[in-house]
Amino acid sequence: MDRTFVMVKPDGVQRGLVGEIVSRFEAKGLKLVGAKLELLPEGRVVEQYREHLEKPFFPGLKAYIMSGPCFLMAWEGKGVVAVVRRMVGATNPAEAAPGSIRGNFALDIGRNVIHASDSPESAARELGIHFAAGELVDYSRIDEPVLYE
Ligand code: RTP
Ligand code: MG
Repeated sequence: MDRTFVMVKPDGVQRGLVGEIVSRFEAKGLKLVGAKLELLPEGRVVEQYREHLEKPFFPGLKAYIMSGPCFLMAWEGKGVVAVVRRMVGATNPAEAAPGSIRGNFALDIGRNVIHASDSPESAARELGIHFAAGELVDYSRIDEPVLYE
């Protein structure tokens, strides 16, 4: 089954949005297969955002992500990478659709509450950066037979 990497950023943790965000993915039918609260070391932030290393916003992005604990998650489900990106909304919360997480809970592109992998390849790479194999859990959930055709 497909998996993706999702992270509530420090502003989302500080604002008490972890439960709301977890609830949305659970209610959608996705399965939580890994989770932890962590202060990210610089090396993993750089790895996570390596495509942005040369961008002018990178120093501010790194300081933001390292400013407090993040809540890291692995979610599983059919087409989960694209489904979660749609639920998260556009990068700039001012343009994110109402109803999406960024659309409902954020205002500023530099404080946009949540990260989600943007492709299955990124998801595999990012899960590998942040989770050891033993931290991801294989199990059945009782609602699976009614969630899928
Ligand atoms: P993310 O990786 O955090 O899920 O966000 P994303 O895919 O929607 O956007 P991406 O282009 O990967 O940008 C990564 C994060 O960098 C910050 N950013 N700031 N000031 C700016 O112009 C700017 N552009 C991007 C945002 O926090 C964005 O989520
Ligand atoms: Mg991105």
